[in-house]
Amino acid sequence: MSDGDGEAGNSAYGRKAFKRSRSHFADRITADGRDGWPVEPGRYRLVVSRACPWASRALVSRRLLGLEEALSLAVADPIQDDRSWRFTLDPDGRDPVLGIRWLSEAYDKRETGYPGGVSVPAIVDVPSGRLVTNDYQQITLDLATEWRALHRAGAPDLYPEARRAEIDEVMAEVYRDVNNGVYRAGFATGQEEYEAACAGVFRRLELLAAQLERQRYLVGDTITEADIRLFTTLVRFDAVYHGHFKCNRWKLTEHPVLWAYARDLFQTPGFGDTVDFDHIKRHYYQVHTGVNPTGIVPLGPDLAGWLTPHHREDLGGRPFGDGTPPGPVRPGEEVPARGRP
Ligand SMILES: N[C@@H](CCC(=O)N[C@@H](CS)C(=O)NCC(=O)O)C(=O)O
Repeated sequence: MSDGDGEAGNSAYGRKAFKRSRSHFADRITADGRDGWPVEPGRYRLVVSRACPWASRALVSRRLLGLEEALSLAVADPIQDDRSWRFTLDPDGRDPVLGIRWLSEAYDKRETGYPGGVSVPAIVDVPSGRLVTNDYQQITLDLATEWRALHRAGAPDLYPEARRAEIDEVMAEVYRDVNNGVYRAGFATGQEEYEAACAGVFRRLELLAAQLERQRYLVGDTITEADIRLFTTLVRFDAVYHGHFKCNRWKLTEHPVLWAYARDLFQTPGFGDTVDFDHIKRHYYQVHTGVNPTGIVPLGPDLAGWLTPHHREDLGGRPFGDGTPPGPVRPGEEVPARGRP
């Protein structure tokens, strides 16, 4: 799955050229439990930051598939400290289920003295408190396929077998040029490196737009994993990638096709209701001090446009295929008003 660039540890924010390395903990939670981690309702806890695009994929998948009951959720503070992701949004600064203050405690339980970065998304085994996986490329694919027995009635097939080759191909291009491309532009420390990454972002987005002008979703006529992965970058585009990461050839709101596509998904239950623009902006602008030394968080952009009509229904498509949209957000998991349009 990975093309060789994977993990964004703290070093990613330093002076060296930006390089992702692979996720370290790549055990899989599967229906047959072959890695020792069988799918079981209530056994695992998904730890995310709503700021993080990689973790946000899992937030969307979990909602679309109706896994909220089976896989509980911990939301970390968008601002890490020197011990990384922490649960300061919870009473007493402790995750109420795992009883820990920092996600690193679950990493330590899994591997003493683990030298790598602590990253989200992470799935933790609740009974033992041990980290199971931080493999963000695999987590959502497994939610879509291995967790099927626990999906809600009417859950969509986000990774349909017949279209996997096509979905994989689109996701690889989107990952390289867009999902990770914005990071390569934003953390570039040389002009040429920045220009190549930034040009790559917009080249790929234009290619995708040419396709999305004619069809409602990236692959077939229903929402798939490929749409989730493009959405999590697009939804951050004007808020952080355009300014902070200097991907500023145009704003998403200036691109009729992609802006309508992103709004369509945002307004689909399970997408926009997971997005916290306050967490997104504070994380990027305050944590990446190499890029933004003052830590000042901009007031804009105006978010009201996210809720305006998109008219993408005119292209046809069946968002959930033979399934249905998910119900309302679980009580206690709503995004606070300050993070919403
Ligand atoms: N590094 C992760 C990918 C996800 C990722 O990069 N997450 C970021 C947040 S967007 C993270 O947690 N970085 C570690 C840090 O900022 O301390 C992995 O390889 O599994």
